[in-house]
Amino acid sequence: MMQNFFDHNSQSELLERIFSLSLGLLCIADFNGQFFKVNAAWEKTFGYTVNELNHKNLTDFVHPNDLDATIFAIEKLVSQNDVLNFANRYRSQNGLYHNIEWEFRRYGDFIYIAGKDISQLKITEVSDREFGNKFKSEPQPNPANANLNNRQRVLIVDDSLFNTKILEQNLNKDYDILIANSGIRALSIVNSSDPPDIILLDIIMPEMNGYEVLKKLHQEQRTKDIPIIFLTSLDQAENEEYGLNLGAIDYITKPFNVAIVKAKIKNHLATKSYQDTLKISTDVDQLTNIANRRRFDEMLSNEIKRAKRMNSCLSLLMIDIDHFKMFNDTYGHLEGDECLRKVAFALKNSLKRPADLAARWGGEEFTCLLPDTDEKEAAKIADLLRKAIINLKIPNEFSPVKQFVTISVGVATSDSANKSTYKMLLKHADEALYKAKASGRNRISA
Ligand code: GH3
Ligand code: MG
Repeated sequence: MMQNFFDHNSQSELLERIFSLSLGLLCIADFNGQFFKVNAAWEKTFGYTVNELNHKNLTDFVHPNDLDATIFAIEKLVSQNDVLNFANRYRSQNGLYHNIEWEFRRYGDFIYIAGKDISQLKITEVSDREFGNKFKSEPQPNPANANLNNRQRVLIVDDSLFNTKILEQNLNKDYDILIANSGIRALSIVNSSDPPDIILLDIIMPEMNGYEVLKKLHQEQRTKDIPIIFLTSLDQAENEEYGLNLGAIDYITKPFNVAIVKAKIKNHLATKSYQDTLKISTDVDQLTNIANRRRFDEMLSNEIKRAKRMNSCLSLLMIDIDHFKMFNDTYGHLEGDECLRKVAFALKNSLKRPADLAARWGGEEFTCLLPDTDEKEAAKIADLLRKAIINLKIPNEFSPVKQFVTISVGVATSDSANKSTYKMLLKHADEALYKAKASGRNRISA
């Protein structure tokens, strides 16, 4: 059947039919952007007749501010990609601009183009219903994103190539730029070990919209304070109100003025920097520079709630340096302080997952919070920490246990069936630590 159909229809006839059927914008152009063929939707959308577009170039109608990025997109398609999706503003015959989403495909010597007018897109079209359950498995953190300098980091989330390119070009002198072309990719970057300082977030994106991305980020303790600026073509007041009520720090509509975007980012990052400094002084232990008891308490109650919500395990280690009084008596308090710093540093560095937390509980006691970790895994980590401290080889020559500084560790785990409270977990960890001490020190106990 199929064979017969093709036999009786030449390829050009078939093309004519497809072109006349389509509701969306279709076009074939050469690699220079010269129109070769357009369908009737061009007249319907922009008011140009097929004849008017003869001998014209695809780029003749692009908004001047989007032209560079459009030409860049075409060049990229011709030189590297087979398919490219992007958006720009396109001028109609009455002089008004439409926001168009394009898909460009390269076949042979031509570019096959499909376009969709998204100027009228309303909030309802990107509702939660549409995107709600798409995000199931969170991508693993990417250590390659670790920040190696002190520059603040800006994450640009937009599926439109021209937006990301323009923003990147204008911001990369002052900041480190990360780019995500989807909401899911953005979450993966933010969940890396070193999250960005600010996020510029588009709203209309495939698979997961910007509102949904913001909600996910605000649910997590680690990411809830990252300032988010919506940068979107949704220019209705109700969209802006909705975005700001969700917790975005600012709302900028496209087309945007680059200088204003830069100024806003600068101001928001200055505030972020100040808040980070304040946070460090309230959350960090002055002697050891790791999290303090206040921070630990806050994280523990958050993680208990999260474990219940997600039905996951949560482990807690209570750690105490063995015979530390002896250490102070032998080497003096200043050496004692130095020892506490080294132990704290080693504990913190031995924890590998971004969500793990090492904190100084007080005196020579430390604690580690291990989300999504069962009792067996927690015991393994506890033993790894114990070995890490011995490997520091800090002399404690009169210690009855070993000639080096050692620790004892108590392990407590709350599993999903056992709905532990804050107090129960701490009590269990304390009792386990006592057992480890009583059975000879330099060991772990659960
Ligand atoms: P155990 O193995 O039973 O834990 O014995 P220990 O000697 O470590 O325990 P003890 O509670 O008897 O002594 C703890 C010591 O830790 C006493 C205290 O002076 C010292 N310490 C607590 N905080 C600090 C600190 O900030 N700096 C210094 N240098 N020492 C501290
Ligand atoms: Mg001790």
